[in-house]
Amino acid sequence: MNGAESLLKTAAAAGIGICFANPGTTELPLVSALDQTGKIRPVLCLAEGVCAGAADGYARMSGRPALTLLHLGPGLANGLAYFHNARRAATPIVNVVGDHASWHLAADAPLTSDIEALARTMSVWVKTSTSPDGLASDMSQAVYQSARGLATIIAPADYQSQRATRSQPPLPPMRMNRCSADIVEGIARALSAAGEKAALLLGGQALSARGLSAAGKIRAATGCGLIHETFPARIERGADQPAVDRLLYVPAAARGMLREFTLLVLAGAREPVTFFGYEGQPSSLVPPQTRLATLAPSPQDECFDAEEALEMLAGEFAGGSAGPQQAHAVAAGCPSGPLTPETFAAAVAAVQPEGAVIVDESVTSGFGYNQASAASPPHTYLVPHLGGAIGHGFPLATGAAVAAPGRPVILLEADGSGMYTLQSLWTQARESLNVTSVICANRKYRILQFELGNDTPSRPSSAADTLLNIDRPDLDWTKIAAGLGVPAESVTTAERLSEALARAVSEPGPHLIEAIL
Ligand SMILES: Cc1ncc(C[n+]2csc(CCOP(=O)(O)OP(=O)(O)O)c2C)c(N)n1
Repeated sequence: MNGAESLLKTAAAAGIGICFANPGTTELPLVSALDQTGKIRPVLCLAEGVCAGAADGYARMSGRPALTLLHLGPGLANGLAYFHNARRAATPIVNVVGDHASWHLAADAPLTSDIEALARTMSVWVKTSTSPDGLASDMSQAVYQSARGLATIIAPADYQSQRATRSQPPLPPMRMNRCSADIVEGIARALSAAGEKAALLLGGQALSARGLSAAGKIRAATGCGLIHETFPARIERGADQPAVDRLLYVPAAARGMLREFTLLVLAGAREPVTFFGYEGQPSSLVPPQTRLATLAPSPQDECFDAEEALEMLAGEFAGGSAGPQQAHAVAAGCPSGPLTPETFAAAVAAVQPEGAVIVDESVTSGFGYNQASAASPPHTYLVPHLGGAIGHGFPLATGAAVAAPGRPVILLEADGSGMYTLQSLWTQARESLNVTSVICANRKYRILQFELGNDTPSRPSSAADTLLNIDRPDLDWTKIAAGLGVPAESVTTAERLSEALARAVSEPGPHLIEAIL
């Protein structure tokens, strides 16, 4: 057994079953070792951003870390934008980056760089292995550390090839911190006193079916509001889940929502702040008169059992009179007419089947989707760009489909964002993944036009016209998809979108629908 085999055996023993890879010369011993160990499925991604985003999607759906295998500093650098989003989602990922043979580093050969420095920007834990046996012990430590986010092992090529004596058994899982009974009792009293003037702000694991069920009980007992983070990593939604309002993205609108409350209880969420700094406005979205209380911190800050904390809080009200659950809006039927952001959202919400996994990187075209789909059949909803790095949608949907092969994955993808990681379509075709990508082709960077305060057509040839429109030439999504092995069609009306989406999700394998808005 060599170092590469001992690393992979250790990973497999710890429950890792998949590796999203883009290897080079320094990772070839690991490539061969994948065959020797035979327990980890290799998936080729044609760009490292796809590896990073797919690993994120896989772990969000399976709850288990995936491996990424990347080529030295440049390969890692290509993946960092989506590791950044994964870090904001606190997703468990074990990232293996090959490096030159340890004795070759002094030569400063062309591919040499400070891989540790690059890795540290997005990782909760980084280690350069120092011996063949070190690869296995570093892997067991990396799996353990990945409970907090991205754990990176830098694997020198010589140690991968040299003889190793052993693989390592898995370490016990990281212990989660737990909420104290005193804090729960204090928050329960404050919620009872504030009634409808209180709200829970939910994020992380608080948005699981278990967390939401407890939150629903707390609302029924106290009348408090339920709000979730603007960009949830994963939330269970639809007709059988408690209705939870989304904290709106636009600062004035978010402040308007929170102004109603004198008490905001954080459960798996941080104090909300504006996405950008606006001169003369505070960073916090919480009005000065609103008191904050933390039931469970965000997973970005602590490995904490938010589900248990919510259940403990719900238990404080057990036996009290449970008021009526807040009703969902009634599901609307299929819309008709030209595609607009409104008819687009309504068409998707009307057609999406029970059990769908919705990956939403629709940016401005999907602003209405959340409300339109509140009463759709039960579904899982993932926002890719928790850290604001766009282009994560295609890879996230790819990884989600690998993790949940029996569920239809529907990706709502804005055209500008989609152009960053098109290579994902090829992986979807090669792996026959059930992903339907609906492209919101508005041929603009529309959100940036909003931010510029200028949603009307800009002066021809101005910098705003040049940099915030993505026409001239128009992207031809059907040809792009066909070239990457994915069948595609283009639609301009809500009726055609509904038909095309219904057909695509009922057929196996990937599809793409260009929705021209
Ligand atoms: C990695 C990365 N690069 C650039 C940006 C800046 N940016 C934010 S939104 C945006 C354009 C989004 O356009 P599109 O995806 O077409 O959605 P639309 O606004 O048209 O709905 C850009 C370029 C970013 N957020 N992340």
